[in-house]
Amino acid sequence: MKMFPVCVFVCAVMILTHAAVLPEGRTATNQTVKRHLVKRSSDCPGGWTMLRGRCFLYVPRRFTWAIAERNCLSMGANLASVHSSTEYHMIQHLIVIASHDYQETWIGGSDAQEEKAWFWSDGTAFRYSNWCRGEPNNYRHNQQCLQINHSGSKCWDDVGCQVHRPSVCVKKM
Ligand SMILES: [Ca+2]
Ligand SMILES: [Ca+2]
Repeated sequence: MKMFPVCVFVCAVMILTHAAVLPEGRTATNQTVKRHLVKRSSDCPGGWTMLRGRCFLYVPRRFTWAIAERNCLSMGANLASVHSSTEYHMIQHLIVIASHDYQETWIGGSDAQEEKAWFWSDGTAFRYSNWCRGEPNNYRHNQQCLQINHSGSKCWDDVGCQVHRPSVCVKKM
């Protein structure tokens, strides 16, 4: 008989819960869908843009490659990795919207550890590339960092890491 008060309490809660939910079933479902949509569109922090499930930020302030990477890290991000021409064009679009120009801009590619061994600073595989003709040329044996929007073709170039450039950060949702 000790269970009786517990059952009364649990049953009362269940009845009350049903009473609250069932008459508004349709509305509750609609609200759930709305909440879901709102959440999806705000998965990136304010000012960041979602492209194919990752959040990107154009940073107009000019830094060396290493300081640009550290700036991204301070926001829980890395300099951007790029994995397809579609992604590259979306990033270029992001830069044009923000700066009204095709700025030469840092992304996360580097061959600083070993010449011609290119890595993305976010640890993803370096498969896609969009090098300009004749690049990467490691000019004067001193070009280890990847800038985009180079030359008339707005393609990729290796350049000295001490150059100051705007940058694009990326982070997963
Ligand atoms: Ca190099
Ligand atoms: Ca070069």
